[in-house]
Amino acid sequence: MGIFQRRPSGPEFAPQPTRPRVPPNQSVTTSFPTLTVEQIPSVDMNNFTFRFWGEVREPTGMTWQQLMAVKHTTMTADFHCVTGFSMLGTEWGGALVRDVLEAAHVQLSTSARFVMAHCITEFTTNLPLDALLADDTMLVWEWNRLPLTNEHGGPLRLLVPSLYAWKDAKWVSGFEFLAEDRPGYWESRGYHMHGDPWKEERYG
Ligand SMILES: Nc1nc2c(c(=O)[nH]1)N[C@H]1C(S)=C(S)[C@@H](COP(=O)(O)O)O[C@H]1N2
Ligand SMILES: [Mo]
Repeated sequence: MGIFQRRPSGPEFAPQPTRPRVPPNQSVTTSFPTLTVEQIPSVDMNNFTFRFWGEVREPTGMTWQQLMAVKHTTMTADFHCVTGFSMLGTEWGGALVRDVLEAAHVQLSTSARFVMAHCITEFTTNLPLDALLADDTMLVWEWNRLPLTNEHGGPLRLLVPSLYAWKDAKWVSGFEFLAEDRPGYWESRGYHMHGDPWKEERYG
């Protein structure tokens, strides 16, 4: 067979519509900058409770030990900051948010449509419930197989690869389920309520 072998034709070889890996107007960096508006908090894991409240049957919580017992998941994901840099192919470890909700026996009210992620600090960010329950949305405590450092949100941060990285609340401490969307820290300062990098939903 020669090297000029013809490409087979047929539907399975038709070019697939793909989107570029890097969203519009982002440039790729290999460093991991930190973007933090507040003082980096110190977190005592022995007194840590991750809380669930708002549009739920009953507010509940999970200790750090209970959280560590949730099925472990690792995922390679890209990270897109609204200020224009993207970091590709980082490996995160933690648990899928939906596995956490199941383990905590959180029963969402039928009115729950959005969620506000709260932090140990004053930072907050809102997202649609669908995004929180997506296949790739995690609570993470490992970055490239090492414990997530304090400056990057350790011990625990939210990771929502489908949205701009300001939705990845660092030092995250709970989810408040909402019937109506409400702006979080950056969203009330002009950032978009949703924040899809593929649609360039940067500012509202
Ligand atoms: N608590 C908290 N979480 C936060 C932020 C913040 O200032 N405080 N900044 C957000 C923004 S704008 C980005 S781009 C990412 C940056 O994460 P990094 O500092 O680990 O790179 O965290 C997000 N989560
Ligand atoms: Mo950001």
